[in-house]
Amino acid sequence: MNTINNPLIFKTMKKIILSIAVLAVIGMTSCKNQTEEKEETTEEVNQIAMTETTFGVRGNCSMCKRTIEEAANSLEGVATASWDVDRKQIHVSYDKEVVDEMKIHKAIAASGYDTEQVAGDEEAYNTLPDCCKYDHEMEMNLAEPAEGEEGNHHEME
Ligand SMILES: [Cu+2]
Repeated sequence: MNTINNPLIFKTMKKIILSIAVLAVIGMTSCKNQTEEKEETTEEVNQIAMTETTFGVRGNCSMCKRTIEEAANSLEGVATASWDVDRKQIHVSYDKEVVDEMKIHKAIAASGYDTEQVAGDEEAYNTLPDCCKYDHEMEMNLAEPAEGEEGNHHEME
């Protein structure tokens, strides 16, 4: 007797295959739900654990400070940005799941300011107030405050 041609076995096999397919769909749906829950938990953790970075950014004065910090803060994922006029350096705290360090460099460069990795956009630089047109050769990442009198942070001749 040939079992493959037995219609009863054929029907049973069909039922089994159908059951497996239904189970697979249910399994996929529940897996998806579990993944979503996991992602939400990870996000909560990351809101607490911020990445800190410090890098060089050229600039002259408090107006530069405002522009540079606003450029960094405009990015989603950046929590705080503070530029040090004496050290020509910015300290940024950000969520590395949302934004990466290169994006922060690029946002600051787009506002006209040189970072140690990305040159400032020339068009944006040209629209800066004269006092903010910093020297492109200026040293960045200074360990000690720049030389010169307090309050005079205009470009050196
Ligand atoms: Cu300025």
